[in-house]
This record gives sequence, C-alpha cells and structure tokens, in this order.
Amino acid sequence: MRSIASMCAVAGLAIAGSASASVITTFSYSDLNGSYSPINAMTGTFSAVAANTASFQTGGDVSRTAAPGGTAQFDTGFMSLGTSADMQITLSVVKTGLLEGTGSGTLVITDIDGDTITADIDGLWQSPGFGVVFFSGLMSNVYFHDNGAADGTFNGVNGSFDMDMPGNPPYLGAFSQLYIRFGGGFFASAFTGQTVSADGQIVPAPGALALVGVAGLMARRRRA
Ligand SMILES: [Ca+2]
Repeated sequence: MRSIASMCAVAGLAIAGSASASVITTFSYSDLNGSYSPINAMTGTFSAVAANTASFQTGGDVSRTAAPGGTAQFDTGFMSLGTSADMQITLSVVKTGLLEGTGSGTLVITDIDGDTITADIDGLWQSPGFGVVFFSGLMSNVYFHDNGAADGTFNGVNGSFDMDMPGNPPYLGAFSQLYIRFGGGFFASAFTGQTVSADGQIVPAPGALALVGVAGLMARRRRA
C-alpha cells in the first residue's frame, strides 16, 4: 500500500512537472520609486511605484513567453504619457534579525487601458550589508484581469500580448527586488525616493494530479 502511494506521488509530480514547467509570463521594471514607512522599530510598510520625475524615469516590460508570445513595453518615461499604465508594489517589513526579515503584500501591473496583472507576494528581506537590500519571494493568486472594455490584450506603450494564458488561474510565480541605499542600513528609518528594480516570472499552478502527488508525499512523511 505504501509503495503504491509513493508511486502515485512520484507519477503525480512527474505529470505536474511536465505540465507546469514552462514560464508563461515574465516582467521586469527598473527605476521604481521606493519608500519605507516604519510602524515601529521592527515593522513597517515598503512600497515601490512607477514614476516619471527628474529623479525617476521608470521603464519596464511584460512578456508573454507562452506561445504565441508578445511583449508589452513600457518605455522609460511612460508615466508621463497619461495612460493607465502603472506598476505598484506594496510589502510589509517584519524584521527577524539584524539584516533579515519577512515580508508580504501585493503587486499590481497595469497596461495602458487599465487591464491588470495582480499577485500576492510572500517572501524574505535580506541584506548582505552596505545598504544593499534584496527581497525574494513567491507570488500566489496571480490573475490577469481584462478590466473595462474587454480587449483581451495586455497593451504596452509599444507591443502587446494575448492575456488568455495556458492553464487556469490563479497562477503562481517568483518575484525578486533589489535596491541599494548605501549606508542606509536595513530599514533603519523612513525613506522615499529610492531607486528600486523588480522582476518576476509567472507559471501555471500545479494541476489536481500534482496536488494528489503532494498529498501522497505528505502522507508518506507523516507515516515515516
Ligand atoms: Ca488592454
């Protein structure tokens, strides 16, 4: 009985692996305006938003890597064009050590006519020192929203792609973010006007078979 359960688990994961291995969408933004508002010495709220000012000329792109592909480009300075295009990240900061912490929050990427990609984010803040701060996390509940007049298309200032992705929402993904606030410590005090870069990759969620496989593995571990 136990070996059958193990085989089913392996088979389930193998099927899930082949079905969910491909990244369907990637995104990358640079020169976001980052801010931090402390709540107390150990916690606070971080945000990074697209901007176009003398100090910040955010640029980025969102690419459909799943066939037939396509890239929505948000060229440097796009926030001055008066479209709906935007990029907003909000993350909590809960310090768990001198140079590390946990964070969770949300991500909203908006195309030029108001369609959005939204995600929940959970992950880790880490600093190797010198005011270099990384965030790495998982994205869950990733959705592509065809808001307003349905066009089914995620439109960049230049380029676009079909929002009807393979697999079923909600999707999953990985998210990473970096800023360097030289000498600024690890969320030592409030700040704004901090250059931030952010990237992500989105994949289909494992299917029902994979969940059966994971359940099987967990049952095995419990028995072990
Ligand atoms: Ca659109």
